[in-house]
Formats: sequence, structure tokens, C-alpha cells
Amino acid sequence: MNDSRRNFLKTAGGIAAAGAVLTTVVSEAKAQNEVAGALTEHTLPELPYAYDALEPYIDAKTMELHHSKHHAAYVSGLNAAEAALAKARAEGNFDLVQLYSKRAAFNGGGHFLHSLFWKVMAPAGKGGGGEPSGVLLDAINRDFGSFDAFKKQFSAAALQVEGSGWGLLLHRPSDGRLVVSQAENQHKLTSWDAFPILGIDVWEHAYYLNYQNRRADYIAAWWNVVNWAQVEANLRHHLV
Ligand code: MN3
Repeated sequence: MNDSRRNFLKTAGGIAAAGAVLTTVVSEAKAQNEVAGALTEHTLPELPYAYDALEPYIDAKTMELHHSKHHAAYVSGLNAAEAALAKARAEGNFDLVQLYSKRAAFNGGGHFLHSLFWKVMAPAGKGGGGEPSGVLLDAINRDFGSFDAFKKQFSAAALQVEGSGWGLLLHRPSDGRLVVSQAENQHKLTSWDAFPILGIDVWEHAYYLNYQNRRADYIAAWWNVVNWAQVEANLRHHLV
């Protein structure tokens, strides 16, 4: 193994240095792009509100750490994993394809779900909380019997995620149904045929400062900041 490759592998394990690795690897990959293919440089999206906007339900410090540290780490992890795969293609060396494929799925799931999570929340009383309406409410009533029954199932699914993960509301295009699901970590348990339109992060980093081990209290409070107009827009996007 040559020095640059050894250094790359060493650095790729460290999320903090992933940006620098990406820059190097992308420029190397560009030089050989017939083999390596094109790369997206994923970026951390801005929050659509201030860090303290969801208080008292989600505190400003949790939001700041969650967005600027945790989500940022998934973005750099995804960039590093995809850059490593491009480098593997350029070199024709797929010895570590399993490692980087796993990192791409974990960090890519994290980036996607957090990007969704910020958007499906809004300050309580200013777009957040209340109940869904329109085509979303119609679909919820049709597929769960009532909004109350949906909310109970979704809350229970989120509460019972084993370890770190997500409670999710999915739209399944094959039959047009809404389905409540769980994800472990950022990416496990998916059924592949359905798309998240609403999600709650139940990793401890999402609630521990304020709620400690009381995940149920966090979930109960979280309903006050759900942005139902955005969830309906997510559903309509998939209906097109
Ligand atoms: Mn999170």
C-alpha cells in the first residue's frame, strides 16, 4: 500500500478530516473520471428556523448540537464514503467495498432523514402542532382509521425502536398506502418500496439533555412541533 493510500484510509476513519479527504479524493477522481464517475458534494442544509424556535419542546442546545455536529458528521461521512468508492473505481481495487457501502448507507440514511426531520418541524403555533388536513388527513383516516389511531401507532413505534433509530410515516407508491415503520440506526428495517414523509429522531442525542431517559415524554412533546403542511407537501410530492 502506498503512502497516499495509507494516509487516505487512516484519515477516512476520522469524520473531522473527511472534508479535506473529500477535496483530495475528488480532485484525484476528476483526473480519472472515466473510471471513477461523477460525485455529489453533499452539504449540510440550513435549518428553516432558529435553534431556539422549537422551545420549550426541543431545547436550543440540543438543536444546535444535533444539527451542527451530528447531522454535519453524517454529511461528511457520506461524502467520504462516496469519495472512497470513487477512488476504488479509479484504482480498480474493491477490497473495501463492503466497508464503504455500509458507511454510505449509514451516513446517507442519516443525512436524508435529518434533512426531512428539520423540515417536518416548525415552531408550536406557527406552523407546528395541531392536526393534519386535506389529502394527508384523508389518507391517514383511510389507512389507519383515524388520526388518533395513527398517532398512537406512530408514538408506540417510535417509543419501541430498539436502541437508536427513527419512527417513520412512509408513503408506499405501489398501492398508495401510508405505512408506519421504524428504522434502526439510520437505515435498517427499511422495506425499500416506500418513502418517508414524516419522521421522529429517537436517538438519545435528539432528546437526552432535556428528557434524559424519558423517550415517551419527548415523543409526546414532539407532536406540538410537527409541521403538518410540510408532511402533506411531502405526500403530494410522491403522489405526482
Ligand atoms: Mn439525529
